This record gives sequence, C-alpha cells and structure tokens, in this order.
Amino acid sequence: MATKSHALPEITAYRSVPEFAYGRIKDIRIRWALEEIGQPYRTRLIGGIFEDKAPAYLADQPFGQVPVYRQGDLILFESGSILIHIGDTDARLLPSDAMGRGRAISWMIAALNSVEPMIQTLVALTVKGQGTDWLAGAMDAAKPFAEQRLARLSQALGNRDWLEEHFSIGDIVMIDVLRNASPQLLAPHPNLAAYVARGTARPAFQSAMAAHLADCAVAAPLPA
Ligand SMILES: N[C@@H](CCC(=O)N[C@@H](CS)C(=O)NCC(=O)O)C(=O)O
Repeated sequence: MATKSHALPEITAYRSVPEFAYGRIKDIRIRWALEEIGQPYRTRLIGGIFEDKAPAYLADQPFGQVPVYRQGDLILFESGSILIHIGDTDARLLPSDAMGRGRAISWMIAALNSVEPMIQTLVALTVKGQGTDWLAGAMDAAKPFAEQRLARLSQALGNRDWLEEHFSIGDIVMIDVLRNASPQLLAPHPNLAAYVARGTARPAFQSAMAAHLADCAVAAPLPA
C-alpha cells in the first residue's frame, strides 16, 4: 500500500483552455478524490492547453498532458495511476480488501479504456468537424459504439447508487467520463443521467469544480 508522505500533494492544471474544454480537464478527477478525503493540495498552473510544454514537464508527463501529481519525491502521471495512489491512502476511495480493491480498479479502467474512448471520439469529431461535410457521416459511424457501451453500463449499474456497494475511484472516473456524453446519448438511460447528477452533487465534486474553475480561464480564440 502507499507510502505515507507528509509533503503536500501538488497537481498540475491549465491556466487557460478553449471554451469546449472549460470545466472538463482531467485535473478535476484528482481534485475530486483529494476533496473526498479532506486532503489539502496545491496547484501548479502550466499555461495553456495547446502551448508547447517545457522539457522538464515532458520528463514528468511524456505526452505533456495534465494532470501530473507530485508528493515529495513521488511523481505520477495518468489520472488512473494517480487515483490508485490516492485511493491506497484512504479506504473511502479504494477498499483495502482484494475483491473490493480489484472491483473498484476494474471499473476505473473500464471507464478509462472501454467508455471514455467512445465518448471522446464523439467530442473530438464534434469539435473538429464543425461546419464540414463529413461530420454527419463520421458521427453516424462512431455513435453506435458509444451507444452500445452506455447501454451495457446502464444495465450493469441498474438501480444502484454507485458501480459497487460503496462510492470509489471507479465512480469518480466513470462520472467524469459520462459528463462528456451529450444529453441525447444519455437520454435513453435515466439511471446513468441520475448517476452523473448524484456524483456531481457531492460536496467534494462541487469544491473540486469550483477550485478548478478558479484556476482556469477560457482562452481567447486564436486569431483567424
Ligand atoms: N490519459 C491521460 C489523459 C490526460 C489528458 O487528456 N489531458 C488533457 C487535458 S484533459 C491534456 O492535457 N491535453 C493536452 C494534450 O494532449 O496535448 C490521463 O488520464 O491523465
């Protein structure tokens, strides 16, 4: 399990992002987990999302993305890996028994690997395809994959509050992923819409989002 360190955790975040990404950057997942367990942290702002990243940043995050987590000598990248580390310090986020821990991590990886790519593809197409003649066809091709994953997820969640008996890092990532699904995509699954509403109503999410938005501005559009 995690080494206890008394150093204050630091996470990276952007100073500015384009409008479509405002309130949707993945440092929110980490802030949310830290807020859930009352762990104070500090933020290191690294500029704009599309600015070149300094070599020192690329040494910490090879893809130049947010978030990076630093605590003492420990430097982690990838939101999933960071959440397992934080979860290992507090069973309210990640149960310590093998079954509970494994199930929560399975859900978190399912969110990252089986659900997020489908939804992210639709978001990327919508952003990049605005005003093009290929957008409608590309959306028609990509949407069934997202619809199928959401239908399966809805079935698995059923009428439970959380993916397993207790709230965990699996719910943090799954809810954050589902926040990016369009209302039309969620509409056939009222239990998923309610699940997102339940998660984002948690005081820890609200505090995380407020802190995130306080750090981050909408970037001015690039000159034409
Ligand atoms: N798999 C990474 C994804 C991180 C990610 O997509 N970060 C975005 C912001 S939400 C970013 O920094 N994008 C800039 C880029 O990819 O250059 C994680 O979960 O940490």
